[in-house]
Amino acid sequence: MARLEIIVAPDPRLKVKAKPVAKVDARIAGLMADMLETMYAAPGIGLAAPQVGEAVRVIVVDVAKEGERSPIRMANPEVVWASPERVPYEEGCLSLPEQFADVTRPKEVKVRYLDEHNKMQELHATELLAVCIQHEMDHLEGVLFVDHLSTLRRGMIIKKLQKYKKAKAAERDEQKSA
Ligand code: K1U
Ligand code: ZN
Repeated sequence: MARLEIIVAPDPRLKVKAKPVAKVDARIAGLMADMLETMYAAPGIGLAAPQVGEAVRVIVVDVAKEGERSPIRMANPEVVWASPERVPYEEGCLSLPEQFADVTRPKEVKVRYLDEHNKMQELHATELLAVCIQHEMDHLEGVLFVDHLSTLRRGMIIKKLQKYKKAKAAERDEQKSA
């Protein structure tokens, strides 16, 4: 297993529509394992393959309480039912460090996907799991949570992230020359 680098916005790799996987083979199962390791280390409750530079339709999520683990690995996830009731939730994103905003989405979703053994599964997700799966599935379409906000709010967050990336790059340059 390996820890992968998480891409920070703005970055064109986060705006690409990811391709379906033909089959969950050893390479895709390995990617799922690396993504889980990366997600736990971050720490986060979800991660999508485009966030680690892989434009394939793979996501991992784990919303278990602290000290417990309940990983879910999904390839080619599809929402087959969404509740008409929609609820707001304050979302974060590992690709948008230190940024949070309310996003309104269906309260519950039924998702069909291939698991790590290439078996078709269906999951009825509620509460935080439903929020997280929908957020991760957005990444597969090149959509970030800020794309659900007003142009003004999105612009403010992107500006902050440009500053954040500049500061991080300067830190790295300083460490290199020390
Ligand atoms: O970057 C991502 O897609 C992961 C993101 C998932 C998410 C969080 C909240 C609402 C919707 C989707 C995160 O994991 S951000 C970090 C986070 O939420 C968290 C970190 C540590 C403990 C608990 C939560
Ligand atoms: Zn995200």
